Amino acid sequence: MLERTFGMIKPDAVANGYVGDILNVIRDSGFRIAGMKMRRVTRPEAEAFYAVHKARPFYPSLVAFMSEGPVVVLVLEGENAIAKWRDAMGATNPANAAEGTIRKKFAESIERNAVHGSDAPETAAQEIPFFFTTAELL
Ligand code: 3AN
Repeated sequence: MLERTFGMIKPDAVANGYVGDILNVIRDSGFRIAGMKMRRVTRPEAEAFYAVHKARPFYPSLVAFMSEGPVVVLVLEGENAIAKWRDAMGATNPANAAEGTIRKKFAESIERNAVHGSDAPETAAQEIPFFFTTAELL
């Protein structure tokens, strides 16, 4: 099924210069880029985006991290794009991420883990309009 997912290159990976490397993985995985912008995530946006994790001990630190510097937000299109992008990212904790995955190669830690990807169609349906207007999807 042709799907769209929301992806993000997080502040650690942008600061470490990995934008091009991650875009290469996106190309090699066969995605079509339907949307892409570099921007900052404000603290209130980070709080809202990760509201599901509000009760977790790492929430304040996660919000600070996500708003510390520029990110690249993406809408990736392809067959089974949601699962395919999660596979390309690898496990949340880079220590557990499979060889060849983005997080294995580029993540610093479980928190500073280089990329985000929607985990389900309902999440993608919320996350895409959180960052993109219809006119920005090409
Ligand atoms: P994923 O990004 O793989 O979907 P989630 O949704 O469980 O993982 O977590 C969202 C984000 O919260 C992660 N990408 C990571 O930055 C951060 N995070 C998750 N678990 C931890 C943890 N135990 N300690 C610190 N940060 C965490």
